[in-house]
Amino acid sequence: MKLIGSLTSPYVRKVRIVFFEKKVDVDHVLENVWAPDTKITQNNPLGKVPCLVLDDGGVIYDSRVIAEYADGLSPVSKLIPIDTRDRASVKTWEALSDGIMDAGILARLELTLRPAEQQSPAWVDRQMGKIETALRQMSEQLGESAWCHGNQMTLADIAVGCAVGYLLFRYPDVQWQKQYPNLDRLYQKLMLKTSFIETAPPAA
Ligand code: GSF
Repeated sequence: MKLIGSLTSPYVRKVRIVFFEKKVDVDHVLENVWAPDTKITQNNPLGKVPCLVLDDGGVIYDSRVIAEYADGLSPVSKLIPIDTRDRASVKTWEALSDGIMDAGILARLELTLRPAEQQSPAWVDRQMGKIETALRQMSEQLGESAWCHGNQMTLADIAVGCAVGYLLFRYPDVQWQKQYPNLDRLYQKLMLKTSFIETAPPAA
């Protein structure tokens, strides 16, 4: 099984952490999807990573599908609950976290890939506004709890950790740690885990 990805993508990081926590081995194959000679569409017609290529030749994307697949591969550390309501809560935390990544990446693409005269500050503000409201929601929902859902780490915590970690990596000016100490407490706890340490993005 090989996971096509990059070291900077927060979605790739999320699924690498899931594989790590599940103790399932997967080969990580680096791919720069922005390079003109990228071969990513041979596996994912959408041209995106993460993309998981199975030993039988089957292909699985996107990160939410890969995370769910990985969680089912071993009984070790269940990361997505079985109960429908609990499952939906954890997946909603994941959607909220992915939404922060989506908004951050859209704003960054606007600012890095488009010529300055074509950039839309209103579009960037719209995306940054989503990040602000999502962080507020995360902090309110987490409250004083040790974990996002239930009394152990789930995919919800992994996704949140990757989203705020991405902000530290790409948007160090977003002051979420001061504004939301409870999110920072969760992040610091996650950052003690080998899975988070080993998947930290390279220095920006
Ligand atoms: C998003 C993947 C994605 O946008 C998922 O897997 O959860 N909903 C998908 N990946 C980016 C890499 S990154 O910026 O994290 C990607 O591959 N972008 C290439 C493109 O052409 O959009």
